[in-house]
Amino acid sequence: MAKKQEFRSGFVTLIGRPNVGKSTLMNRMIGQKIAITSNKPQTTRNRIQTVYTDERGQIIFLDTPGIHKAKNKLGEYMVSVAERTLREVDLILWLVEPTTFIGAGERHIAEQLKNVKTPVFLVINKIDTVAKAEILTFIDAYKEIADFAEIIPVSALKGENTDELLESMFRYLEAGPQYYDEDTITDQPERQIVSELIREKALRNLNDEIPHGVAVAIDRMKERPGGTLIDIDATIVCERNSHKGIIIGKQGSMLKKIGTDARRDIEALLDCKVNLKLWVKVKKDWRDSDFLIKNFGYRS
Ligand code: GDP
Ligand code: K
Ligand code: MG
Repeated sequence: MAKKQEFRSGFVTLIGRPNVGKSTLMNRMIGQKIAITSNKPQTTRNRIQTVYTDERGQIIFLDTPGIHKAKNKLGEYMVSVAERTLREVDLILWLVEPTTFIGAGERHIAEQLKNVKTPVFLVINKIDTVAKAEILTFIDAYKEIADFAEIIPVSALKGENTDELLESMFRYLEAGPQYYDEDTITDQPERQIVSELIREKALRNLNDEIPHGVAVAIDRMKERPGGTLIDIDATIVCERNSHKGIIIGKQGSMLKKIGTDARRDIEALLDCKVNLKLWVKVKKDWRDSDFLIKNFGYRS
């Protein structure tokens, strides 16, 4: 009779340039929307942990902010979190775009990986956007700049080849404990996810220069007696008066759109009707204030 497979576990981090689909892949793996996604860089500010468990074992995913050059205190914070993570984990998934173009960002990551012993998977994402025959050329281009334990093309969005990726990850993880019970899917408090969902809708609806300066604070989150409705009051914080006007929009139309989009996702997350009220406040230069960064929940 075959020996029963040992339970495996470990920590896996996703790295790669902004917008390659790290958060999308993580959500796909755990089958729930926890990390917000958008087509804007620096969507992910915090280190988010999610947990995948099945009979093979348990994988704890760390969705790190990107490895890039810091421009302000928030940027410095994000870079330091990302670099420390590489050494601490059991496996690194490096996500790349399906292209033979290798830029300064990729070379920077390749340099960093030379100094860590953790095995690295090259995950070529978004293969739904290219012809299958092209994939080999991307693989060849990346083999030139780093050594990979495995090279796996996937589509995080469509779920193509993601089961195979999971299977390969379990092969690299060692026998280990179950860190979280099998129902746990994230370490993020509900309030944090709610605030991130609102920030996602702001990122998606607003034009390019504003979103970077946007943070969301949850002022109140309270269930009504009987558990039929949750009231949520939240404030979108921005850096300039002119931004405030844009976020509110003509007769409140933009804020209303952000609120409607966010409410839909929050209701799905909490599995309950939600009454969401949004406010907008200006706090100049919050991204350069240690105090405000901590206050918004970005901490290690
Ligand atoms: P991150 O910055 O690396 O976390 O990237 P996100 O997960 O936020 O994704 C950035 C954008 O790429 C979003 O608009 C996603 O919908 C899109 N995206 C992610 N994965 C795929 C994929 O496999 N195929 C396609 N076509 N788009 C994807
Ligand atoms: K993004
Ligand atoms: Mg992300």
